[in-house]
Amino acid sequence: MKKLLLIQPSPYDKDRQPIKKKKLYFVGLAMPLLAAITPEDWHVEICIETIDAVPLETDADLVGISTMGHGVLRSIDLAKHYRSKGKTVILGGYMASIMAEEATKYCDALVIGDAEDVWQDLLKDYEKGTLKAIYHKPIRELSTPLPRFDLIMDKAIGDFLPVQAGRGCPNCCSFCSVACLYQGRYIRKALSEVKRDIAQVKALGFKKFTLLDDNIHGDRAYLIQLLEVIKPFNMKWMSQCDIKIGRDKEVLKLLKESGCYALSFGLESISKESLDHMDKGWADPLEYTQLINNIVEAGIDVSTEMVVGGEGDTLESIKRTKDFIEQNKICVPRFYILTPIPGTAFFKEMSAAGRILSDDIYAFDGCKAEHQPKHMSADELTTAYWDLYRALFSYKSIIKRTLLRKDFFKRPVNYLFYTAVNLFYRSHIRKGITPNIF
Ligand code: B12
Repeated sequence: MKKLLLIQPSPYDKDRQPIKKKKLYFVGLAMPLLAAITPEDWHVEICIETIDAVPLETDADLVGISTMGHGVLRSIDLAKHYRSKGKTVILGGYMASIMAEEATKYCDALVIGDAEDVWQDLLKDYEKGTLKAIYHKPIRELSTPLPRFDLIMDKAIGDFLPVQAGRGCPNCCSFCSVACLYQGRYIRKALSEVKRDIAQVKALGFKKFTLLDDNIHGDRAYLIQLLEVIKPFNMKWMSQCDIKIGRDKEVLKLLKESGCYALSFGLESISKESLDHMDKGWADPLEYTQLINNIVEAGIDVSTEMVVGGEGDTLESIKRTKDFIEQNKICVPRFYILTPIPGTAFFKEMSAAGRILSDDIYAFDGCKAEHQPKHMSADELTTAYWDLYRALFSYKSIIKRTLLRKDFFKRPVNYLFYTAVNLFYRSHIRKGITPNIF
């Protein structure tokens, strides 16, 4: 039987060792889905490097390697390794897709973006010996078979599995890789398929799932129907979306009733000038507090993703971001330095302005300034970023945000859990590692 090895590599740490974890709480869907669209005459093996040893010696005919952000460096090293062993290597995933020209140097074939409509042709071409360098066919409709979770069930994963109702996002923020691939398209799955997928997660014994969509608020009417589908499962779930959902008390109520307990929001910045410049002018920092209050009052926990180093950011505004997070009692705040990811509109703009400071794109990991900020030096930005993280992950700030809150007794278990998450993040920050949701 033909054999396919699918690898989700782990990014390197500072010593160029792949980051390893005892458990990966947040698993992706790409590998189980690729396995599901692979014809049955292939034997498929999935390796998630964060929790599995990579089989450097393998009898697989074909090796498929995914790429995510700066983790692409590890993907490339693995691709080189397998090619040196005479294996045929396919690259795919976000990062390789948006730096396609560079990525093709390291593989036998590259899949740009969605794999659903090209994967089986690619496998046939491989068998015929007519593999093309690039396969690119963006999906118009999203329809997928059941993901092959059976291939990851014996791995050290968390207590939830991923489900996806839609891909892409109607917003086109200039720094965003999703905007780069989907260009404002938001493609929804038939509700019957989402229902089938959630049913599988439940049947596998999970009480929770995560909805991987980039912005579940991308289509309000669809979201309301989706919540009707989710509610009868009586499961807990979390997701991410734009903060404007906080204006919609009716939807917030339906979300809560359907089992949604936490949402993550890309707030990006407290500077309106920075947001406008990121093509995110629809967001208004002056409205953030009210929207966050509405969401929390609806019984949904709020975590945030923000970037520092936008065009309106100053050293002062970065410091004030700490006050913003504390005043709004954000349980789990995460930050990155605004980074010109190759392929994004922000990269093109910074490049044209001669403001990109390094051409080592593989080092662009979001925790070191790679562009010349407008109101400070790059080093000052990097220092301000780490100072912000250290200040917010002091014991005092953690306690203020997670335990000393009016609504603590409404959801004590959740808040105690977030205290533990904060302490875990704190241990990373003290070692100079940006916390992520691994
Ligand atoms: C779940 C998730 C995670 C999880 C799980 C990751 C994992 N190991 O699987 C965790 C939390 C661990 C994580 C970590 C990171 N992530 Co992440 N993650 C996601 C998220 C939300 C969903 C991924 C997913 O499963 N999507 C559903 C599947 C079906 O879609 P897909 O992954 O795009 O896969 C399709 C195609 O791309 C393609 N494909 C994918 N891989 C391959 C491989 C081959 C061989 C082929 C042929 C095709 C193919 O086929 C799939 C079906 O069409 C995405 C956002 C998103 N929209 O996808 C971000 C996202 C992919 N992550 C991102 C980033 C930056 C990271 C981190 C670098 C963050 C950090 N600073 O640490 C790390 C890197 C981790 C790593 N292993 O390298 C960025 C990538 C941007 C970029 N330019 O590459 C995204 C797009 C988020 C964003 N909005 O910017 N992530």
